[in-house]
Amino acid sequence: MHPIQLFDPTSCTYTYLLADPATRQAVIIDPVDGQLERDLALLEREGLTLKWTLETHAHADHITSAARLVELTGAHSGAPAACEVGTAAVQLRDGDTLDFGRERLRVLHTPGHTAGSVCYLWQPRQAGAPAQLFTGDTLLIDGCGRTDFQSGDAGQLYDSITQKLFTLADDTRVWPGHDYEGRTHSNVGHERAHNARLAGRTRAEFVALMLALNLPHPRRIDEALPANRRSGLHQMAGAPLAPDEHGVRAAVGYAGDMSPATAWAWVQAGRAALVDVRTDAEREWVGFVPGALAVAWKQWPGMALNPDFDAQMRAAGQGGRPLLLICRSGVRSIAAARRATELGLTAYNVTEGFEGDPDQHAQRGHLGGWRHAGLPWRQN
Ligand SMILES: N[C@@H](CCC(=O)N[C@@H](CS)C(=O)NCC(=O)O)C(=O)O
Ligand SMILES: [Fe+2]
Repeated sequence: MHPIQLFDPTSCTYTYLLADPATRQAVIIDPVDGQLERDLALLEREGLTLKWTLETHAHADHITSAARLVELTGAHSGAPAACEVGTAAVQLRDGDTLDFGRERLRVLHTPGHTAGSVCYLWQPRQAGAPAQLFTGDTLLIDGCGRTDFQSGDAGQLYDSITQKLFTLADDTRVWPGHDYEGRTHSNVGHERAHNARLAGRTRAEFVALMLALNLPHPRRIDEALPANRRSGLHQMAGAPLAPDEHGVRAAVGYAGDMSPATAWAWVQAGRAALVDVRTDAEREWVGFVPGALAVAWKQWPGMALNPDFDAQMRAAGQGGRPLLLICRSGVRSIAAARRATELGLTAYNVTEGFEGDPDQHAQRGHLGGWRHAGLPWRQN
């Protein structure tokens, strides 16, 4: 009953995948954006349905893939209530529990590294299995998270670690959010006795030590914090790049991004085919785009799979016809456009999709998406 530990070498971040063997429901903790494909492939290979994507705090050193995991797997996102991640579906508080299959995680609010930081405690159902503690940057192996930015507070960190974590059983396994020296895990008994920053130190001594650390700021903090407060939707944050004379904005991995209005103009002019990559159920529930080809994105575990995605896309893009991909909010269509590009097709992403990204609406003060842009659509 072990979590799967995954490593991002760029930021030295550990991501954890926990699964209930009986139901194959799973939880991911602190996923990293650059590792999205790896994590999706792992879910698929293990036959897991992602139930939750959870954050231990709003990270300063890397960007989460939570929003994309939600879009691609149907998982729910959870973030600590005090971390100001407005896009998370569930705002987590001390003592909250999260179920995945027959297993359960408990949220421990452990302020200090940031005011909102939490740890997740998993007591597996399997008889005799030790508790598993996912400490984020609260407690690291032979160390702890820094407290010099982002509402950090060394005194609070001392209290969180000594009163909430070091009171757990000695054999509670400690799974940190980072390790910069290649160590993988520890346990509570060992850290209580030997942790270089905490063992044998009073609160005042610990606070003095933390104040004197003088670490350089994480390189990506200015980019990472705002992105993580939106579950990683950084590509859409701020002012988008200006479109070229055809209404196309440059993108990485596919032909480009365009607004719903531009997509409609291209379709009217016979320049391209519109491909709706949502599922039938989503279309029936929310609405159809007349004339769009329906090719559901080959979604990942937990949602309808379309094993014919590649073949259907090839047929749609026959003869080099450009394809304009639309989904619900403009995230899944990016993954689909990347795949279509790999197949040798010319694929564009329709930004904000059929319904739009609610956070974009708030930023720009108007409703986005096909449905709100005055373009033709019908109920069914
Ligand atoms: N060098 C890293 C920054 C590493 C860092 O500051 N890590 C934070 C966690 S987000 C920390 O608390 N480190 C504890 C320590 O170095 O003692 C970067 O530029 O991203
Ligand atoms: Fe951190």
